[in-house]
Amino acid sequence: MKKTFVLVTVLLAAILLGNQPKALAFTDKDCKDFSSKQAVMDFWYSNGYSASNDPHCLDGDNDGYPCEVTSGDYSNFIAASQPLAASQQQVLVGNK
Ligand SMILES: [Ca+2]
Ligand SMILES: [Ca+2]
Repeated sequence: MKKTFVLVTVLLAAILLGNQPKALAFTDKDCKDFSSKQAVMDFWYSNGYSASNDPHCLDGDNDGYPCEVTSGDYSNFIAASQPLAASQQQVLVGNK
């Protein structure tokens, strides 16, 4: 009985602690925080941001691309990211 209570308390604490930093950890990013277009595209892409999902307000003109990134820059970035993912899959298949 006591063990169960401790477990529930620990779980509750973990849930509370786990949720709080998430809200506090949000630090607004600006274009000047990124050293390169590559860095901002990495950040934008890995977080799944878009014109309608732009919590950092990086896409001032709302065209779906952050900062000074153009549609050409972004498609180059995506093209460069895809073969990497494909080759990583090949490695996984090859190891089987
Ligand atoms: Ca911002
Ligand atoms: Ca834009």
